[in-house]
Parts: sequence; C-alpha cells; structure tokens
Amino acid sequence: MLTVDVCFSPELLHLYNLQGRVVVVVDILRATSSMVTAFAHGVEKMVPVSKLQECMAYRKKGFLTAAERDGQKAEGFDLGNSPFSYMEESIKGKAVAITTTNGTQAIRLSISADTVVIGSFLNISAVAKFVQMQQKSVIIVCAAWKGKFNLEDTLFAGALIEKLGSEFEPENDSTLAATVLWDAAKADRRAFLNNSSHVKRLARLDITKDVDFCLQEDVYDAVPVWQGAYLT
Ligand code: 3SL
Repeated sequence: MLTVDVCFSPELLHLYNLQGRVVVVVDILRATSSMVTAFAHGVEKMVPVSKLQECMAYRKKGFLTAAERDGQKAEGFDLGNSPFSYMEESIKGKAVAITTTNGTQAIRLSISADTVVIGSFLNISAVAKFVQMQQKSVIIVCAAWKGKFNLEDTLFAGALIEKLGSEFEPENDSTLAATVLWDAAKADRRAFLNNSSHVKRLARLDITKDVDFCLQEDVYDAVPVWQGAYLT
C-alpha cells in the first residue's frame, strides 16, 4: 500500500521515518518556488546549505551565491530569494549555492529519504507525476517559518494530495487537515492567504509580486531532485 503523509514543520521531522520514502520539500514563499524557477530557466545545479558562511565558501568553487534571511537578500551575496532573479539570462548553465531562512534547512534535514524532490505550485503536476512513477510512499515536508506552522506550504500539501489521487492512502490527521484547508482555499488561494503571516511579512517588505508569482500553478515542468551532493 502506498501512503501520503504531511510533516507541518522540520521541527517535527524526527517523528517521521524517511527511509524507503519519497520526500517532497515545499517552501512556497519562496525558496522552493525560486529553485524550480531557477532550473526552468537553465541553472545547472544548486546546493542548498544551512549557513551563510557555508554558502559564501562556494564562491571560491565558481558557484553563484544566493542568500536570504528574514525575507531580505543577505549582504554580499550575488542573489536573494526572488524567483524573478532566476529568470535572468546570466544564470543559464550556472551552479548556485543557496541558503534561506527555512527552505534550505528543510531540504538538508530531509536528505536521508530515498528521494528528495523540490515542490511548488509552479511545478505541482510534474511533481505529482514524478511521485506516482516512484511507487513509494511519500512525505510532504513543509518548510514552515522558524519551526512554526504555515498556511501556504500546507495548502500545497493538500493540493498535491489531491493530484496524487486515491492510490495514496492518507497516513495521519495532518494529511486530512491539509486536504480540508486546500478544499477551503482552492477557489481563491491568494485571497485565502491574505492574512497569513508570511504573506503579510512579504507585503511589509513590498514583495507582493513574488507572492502572486509563486501561487501560480503549473508554470514549469522542472522537477529538481537531490542527487547526493546537489539538486539537479
Ligand atoms: O524561509 C525561506 O526559506 C524563504 O523562502 C523565506 S522568504 O520568502 O525568502 O522570505
């Protein structure tokens, strides 16, 4: 039997057994949406890291460096965490080291899974197809915000569960909760998220354009997968 489970925060990951599973990591606003955009626009590989210093060290190896903390581009790095910065011609064929407040930590904490895939609304149908092809149980890991539940990653989880269909049995109540929330939100996900904390945080930083972009569905087919040292 194939199952689907949702982990609402990386802080809860110790409760999950990742072995033998596919993990879909999601940080809708904005890390995984930016990564998917980067690959769709020709980035060759990405290495997600936890610390700013670690990320900067990749510059010597010829990587572009990308860093975000608390929604803002960290000083001294080539890129921040806006999907729009990955649409430039100049990133084609490049290797990028990236660190973000939550998304890259969630990826690093998931790499003991059989397969780690990067999910977003931008590539959700391609991710669903990829997961179905693996014929393994799946855990959707929400990046959340500093360990706390967030709505946008949970809505993605509900939407992906819907796309995976009845072949995947819900494993526990977080799966049911994600489904209920997605059912309530899907008619207008943007309006549903209006009062969510990270949408308000990004609005204070004047980054609503990124929010609107990241909530679009099936813009790209790219499915970044962890290959042991890099996402490709
Ligand atoms: O937390 C993260 O990983 C980021 O995606 C947050 S932000 O949208 O860049 O603020």
